[in-house]
Amino acid sequence: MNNKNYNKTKTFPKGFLWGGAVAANQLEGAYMEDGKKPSVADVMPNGVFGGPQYDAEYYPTHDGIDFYHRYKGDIQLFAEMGFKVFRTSIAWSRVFPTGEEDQPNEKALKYYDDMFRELRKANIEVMITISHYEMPLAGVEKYGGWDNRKWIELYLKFCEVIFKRYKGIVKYWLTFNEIGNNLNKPMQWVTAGIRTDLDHLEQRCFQGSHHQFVASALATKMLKEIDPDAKIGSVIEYKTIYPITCDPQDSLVVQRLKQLSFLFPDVQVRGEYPRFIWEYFAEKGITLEYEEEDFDILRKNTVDFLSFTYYRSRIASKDYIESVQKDTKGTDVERKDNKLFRGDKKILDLGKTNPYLEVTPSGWSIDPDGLYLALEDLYQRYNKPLFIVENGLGMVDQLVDGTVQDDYRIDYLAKHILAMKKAVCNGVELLGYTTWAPIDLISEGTGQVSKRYGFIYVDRNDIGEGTLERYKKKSFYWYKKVIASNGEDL
Ligand code: BGP
Repeated sequence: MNNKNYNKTKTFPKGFLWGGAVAANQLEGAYMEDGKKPSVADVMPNGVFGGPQYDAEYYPTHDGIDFYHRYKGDIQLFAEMGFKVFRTSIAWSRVFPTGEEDQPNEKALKYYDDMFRELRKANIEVMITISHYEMPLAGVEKYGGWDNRKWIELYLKFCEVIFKRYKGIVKYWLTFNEIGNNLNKPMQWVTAGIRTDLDHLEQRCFQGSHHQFVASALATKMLKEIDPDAKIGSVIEYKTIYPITCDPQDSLVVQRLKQLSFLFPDVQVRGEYPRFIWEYFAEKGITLEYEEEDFDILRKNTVDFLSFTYYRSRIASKDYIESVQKDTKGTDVERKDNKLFRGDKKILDLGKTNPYLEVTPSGWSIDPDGLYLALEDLYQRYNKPLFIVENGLGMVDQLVDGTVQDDYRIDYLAKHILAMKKAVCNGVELLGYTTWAPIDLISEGTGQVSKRYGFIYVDRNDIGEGTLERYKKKSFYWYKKVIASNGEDL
């Protein structure tokens, strides 16, 4: 009998990586400073999200929470909580402002040198997402999005610069954030620079994903040559999916949705496209353009670990698929009768949600068991170490007497950590957990700061007012305790 994976201690392993995750475009601000040029996150073309997204006077990613100038103080706060790891991204449009320069922007690299030095001084490991919803806009205007193969070359040029510069400093690399979101309208713009108002969207999405797969595999190969001690993974968004009834037809729909979401880790972990996809492409009239060597590249350069983001689960049936639409950006979105409106136009029905689960004010289900199932399903399917690179609760917080009593956040996180513990005790290899986000920042989905996730409150409102001062919430002290006890004291 082989009891190798049996976890006798019933605790998180020694060296478990507790920390937090952010993305450059959602917190750095300074969007045109020191040579940076706009990225896709800094504009939303009309039509992509069904209309202008932000008040023209105030565009939140442009200022972020001014992390670019305040990172030293913020890193001190992360260190005070005892972080072992910090996940952020390197803004591509800082290092190669249009994507096409021959030489990288030295000022941008200086900023990352200094920021990483602060992290290392505080004994915090650096985890970098190479591309987190932030392609250089000028490049996208010239070449279109990732459906153009040109981006493989531009991406690898970026990778070579940062792999060489941060050899021995960045220990964990993630090639793309939530790579599978290319398929979710209207995420194509931020994930892959693909406009959703153009024809043949599905064809473009799969073509874009193929190029990202090849780019990711070639980046993996390059990293192994430049810094063999570093580890590399990619990020998928994972939502556990339940059939609404036990009608087999509902399970068939769920099965198809799962197959499509597993496509991404299948290619990146197993090194090949799952067979069903060729039939799916044929049914949909999708023709993938590729070069012969692509499949060999994918097979030979798989990721070291599989990381995923988890916030909620979803439900589906033969008549209904719970929406993953994110066309809810903007300060002009209002919630009435469990529906989201922009003016008189209904943009999202939050009505059909899982009746067994609590739902946040943004309509996201709260489902720690779904996280347990995710860990089990992914580990059983891939047998690779896992990393939860995002999980958290976005709420409107009230700052009273210099703090926030965010017991709801503590409750959410504690339940998810317990679910992780259950999976870990069951033998799932989990390397770490970075909550989204340790400090309030700009929400990707709403474009607002008022959907707050942090342990640290930032004095900023949705129209850009506030001192940007930082305040510790109740959850700040709680997470510190969690880390100090390696997940025992919840
Ligand atoms: C993930 C993204 C993050 C982040 C998070 C929370 O999908 O990787 O960038 O924003 O979701 O979502 P939101 O900001 O929409 O609340």
